[in-house]
Amino acid sequence: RRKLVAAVAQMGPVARDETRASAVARMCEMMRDASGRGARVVVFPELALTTFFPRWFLEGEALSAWFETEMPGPAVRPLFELSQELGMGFHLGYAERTDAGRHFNTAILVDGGRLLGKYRKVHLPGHRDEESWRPFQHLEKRYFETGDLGFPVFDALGGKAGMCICNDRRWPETWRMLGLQGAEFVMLGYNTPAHYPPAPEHDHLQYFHNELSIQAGCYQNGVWALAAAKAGCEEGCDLIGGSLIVAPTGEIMAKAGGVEDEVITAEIDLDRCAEIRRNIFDFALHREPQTYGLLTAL
Ligand code: CDT
Repeated sequence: RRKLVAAVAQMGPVARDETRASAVARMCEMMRDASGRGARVVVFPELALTTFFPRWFLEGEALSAWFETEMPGPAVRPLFELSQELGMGFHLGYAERTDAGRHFNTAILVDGGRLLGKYRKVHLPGHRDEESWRPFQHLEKRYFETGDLGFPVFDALGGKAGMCICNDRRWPETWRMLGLQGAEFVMLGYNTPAHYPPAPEHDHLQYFHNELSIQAGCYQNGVWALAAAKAGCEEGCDLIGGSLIVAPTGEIMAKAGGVEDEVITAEIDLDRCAEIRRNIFDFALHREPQTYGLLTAL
C-alpha cells in the first residue's frame, strides 16, 4: 500500500518585527523534528514567513516589504537546502509579487529542495477598503489578486497532491475541483482570527467551522487533508490553532493542542481514498453534472 508519515507544523505567532530568517529557523527546527519522527512531508501555514499583514491598512514600501520577489530568496533558502538534505517535502504559504508586479497569496510544494508545484489563493476573504469600525482589518481583497492557476493537482510523494489556502477550505467547490482531478491529499495553511467582526456571534464556532469544513471536504471527496494553523496572539489579534490531519473518511487522525509551534504527525495511506471513491462517492457512477449548471453560472 502507498503509506507515508505526514506532518503538519503549526506555528505560533510571528511578530511584526520578526525577520524572515527567524521564522525560517523555526520552520527548519520543526522540519527536523518531523523528519526525526519519520515524516516524508511537512505542511507550514499560510503567509508563514511573516506576520498576517492584511490586518493593517498599508501603502507603498510599508506594504511591498511583506512580499517575496523571488522564491527562494536568501532568507528562505535554508528551508530548501534542509528539504534536500533530509529528503523531505514541504508546503509553504507566502505573499508573492511577480516580475510583472502582480500580487498573490501563494503556496508552493517543494520536495528534495525542488519546486514541484504552485497554487494561488482563489477565495480571498475580507474587504477592499479600510473599515475603521473594525478592531483589525482583513484587507486580502485589496492586497491580492484572485489566483490565476485554478486548482492544480501534482504528482508528488507517490500520489496526487492538491493545495488550497485558508478561506478556500470553507468552499465545497475547492475540494470538488481537487477531488475531480483525483487529488489524494490536500495541503493547506490558515490564519483564522478567533474574532470575526461582521458576525461576532459566530466567534465561539471558529474551531468548529474549521473542522466542519475540512472534515466535510475530505469525506465528500475521499481525500486526506493536512491543515496547518498560524496560531496564538499575533500583534494583539488572536488566531485559532487546531491544526489537523484528516482521513478520507472525515475522521481526525491528529490535532494540535495549543497555539504555539507544534508538530503533529499521522501515517497516511493514500490507498484509503478508494474506500470513499469506489463506494458512496463513486463520481463516475453517481454524480449528475447535467443538473449542476447553476454552479458555474456567473
Ligand atoms: N486568511 C484567511 O483566509 N482567513 C479567513 C478569515 C475569515 S474571513 C475575514 C478564514 O476563512 O479563515
